Amino acid sequence: MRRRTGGEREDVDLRIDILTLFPEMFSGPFAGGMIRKATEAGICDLRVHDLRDWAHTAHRVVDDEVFGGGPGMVLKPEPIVAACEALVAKGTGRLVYLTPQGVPLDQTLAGRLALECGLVLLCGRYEGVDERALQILRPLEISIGDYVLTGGELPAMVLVDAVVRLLPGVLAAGAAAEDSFATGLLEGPQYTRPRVFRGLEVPEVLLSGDHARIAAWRRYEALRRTWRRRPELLRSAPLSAEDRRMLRAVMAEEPPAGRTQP
Ligand code: 6SD
Repeated sequence: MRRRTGGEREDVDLRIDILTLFPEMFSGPFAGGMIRKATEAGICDLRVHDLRDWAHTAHRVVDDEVFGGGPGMVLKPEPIVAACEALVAKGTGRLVYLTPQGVPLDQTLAGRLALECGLVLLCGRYEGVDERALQILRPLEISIGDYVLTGGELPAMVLVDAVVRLLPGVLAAGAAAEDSFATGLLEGPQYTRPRVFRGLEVPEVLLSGDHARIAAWRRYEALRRTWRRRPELLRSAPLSAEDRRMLRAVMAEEPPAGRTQP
C-alpha cells in the first residue's frame, strides 16, 4: 500500500471511482486487455457508479432545464455534490471533471495522476454540470483534446488507459520509459518477422545483434520522426550532446514537413 492518509484501507496501488449516467458504457473497455490484467493483479480497483443512485427524487431525476433559456438540460448540483463528496471521502481520491474547458491531458499529467492513491472521475452529459457544483467541489478539470464530445465517459476511459498503464507492474519493466512523449520525442519505426514483406526489408542494423548500433539507430529515427512531424517537441525534449549532433544530421537531411492544409 502506498501513501494513503486516511479513509478506507486499500491494498491496490490506485483506486478509480467513475461517476456517470451511463455505467454500462464502461463494461466493454474495462473487461479486457491491460485494464483487466491490472485489476486482476490487484494493481488498480475500478468502480463505476450510477449518478442516479444519488438522485433525491423518486424518479431519480438528475437533470433540469437551463436557467435563462436555451436548448438542452444541465446536471443538477445536489446529486453531483452528494456523490462526489461521498466518493472522495471513501477513496481519499482526487476529483477530476472531464471537460473541453480543462487543462490538456498529456503524458506529464498522466504521470502525475498515476502517483495519486485515488481518482474520482466525474463524467458530464447534456449541457454540462451546474456551475455551483464545480464551485463547491473544485475538481481538477481535464480535457482530452480540442473537440467536443457528447459526454465525459470517453474522456474518462482515455484518462484511465493513459494512467493505469503507468502503474508499476502493469507493463513490462521499462516499457513505459520508452513511450513516445515519455522521452520527449516521437517513437521511431518498429518491425517484426518476416524479414522481407512485399519486397520491403527490415533495416539491416536491427538484425545485426549490435546493441549499441541499434540504440543509436533508434534514437536517430526518433529524432528524425519528431523533426518531421512534431518539430515543436524538440524545444522541450531533453537532448544530450550526441542527440544534438544527430539532430543536426537529421536537419541537414530533410527540412521540416510543415503542416498540410486541411
Ligand atoms: C457534457 C461533456 C464532458 C461533454 C469533452 C471533453 C473533451 N475533451 N471534449 N469533450 C466533454 C466532456 C464533452 O459533458
